[in-house]
Amino acid sequence: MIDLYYWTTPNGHKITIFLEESGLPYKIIPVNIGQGAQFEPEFLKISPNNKIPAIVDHNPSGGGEPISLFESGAILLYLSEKTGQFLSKNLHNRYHTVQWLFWQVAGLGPMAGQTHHFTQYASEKIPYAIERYTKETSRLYAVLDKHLKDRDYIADEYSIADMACYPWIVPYEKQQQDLENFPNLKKWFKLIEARPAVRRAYDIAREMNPETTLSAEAKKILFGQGAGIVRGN
Ligand SMILES: N[C@@H](CCC(=O)N[C@@H](CS)C(=O)NCC(=O)O)C(=O)O
Repeated sequence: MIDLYYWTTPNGHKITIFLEESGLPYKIIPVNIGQGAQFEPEFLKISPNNKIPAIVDHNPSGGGEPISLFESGAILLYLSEKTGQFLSKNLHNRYHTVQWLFWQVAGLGPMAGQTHHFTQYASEKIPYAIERYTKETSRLYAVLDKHLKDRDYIADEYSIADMACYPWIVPYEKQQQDLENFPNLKKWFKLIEARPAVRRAYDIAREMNPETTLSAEAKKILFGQGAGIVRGN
């Protein structure tokens, strides 16, 4: 059994998508990051960066002690190695997937996240920040759109790269993007959206947390964290 420490955000959806696709047994442990549950000492032992997602696998392959992991990219790699699914055994195809996985965790996620922050949440509207992140997000959309010309999936087959990217395209309107400007990306988006496991992952999220906006209390908890929150002073 896998314990999934989860909240209803793009980085969380990546892992529910994988688990729903693979059929691995798992249990969700909700970590309501809008209420500060990410700072609970028990969670910090698993995820010292105070962020979801994280997992504990109580039955690692080959036996031994339970293994705990944070960072969505590391978790996707681990789960694909465990199940032998969604990451090719062929060297070229495998690294084709891995490079796009890293592209998402290091580029699309952080940049689209900043766009979201400065357009939706920042208490002050800062035109320079809005323009910088919106443009960079549109550049990244164009990179993926170009890559998806003449191919159905990001790698040769449906893989953890698609699972990582899809949840970050779902909020495209909040990221100030229009999918009509990215036709290959739009086609891919519809293909992934139609997958029953992807639909189940989003149903789970809606059931757990129907809220689509952040309360003032949640914004206070999530934004403006500094070293003090880590050091407890
Ligand atoms: N690089 C991390 C990012 C994880 C992340 O940003 N998680 C957010 C939700 S999407 C979170 O838990 N935020 C809580 C906080 O910052 O206190 C990953 O890919 O797992």
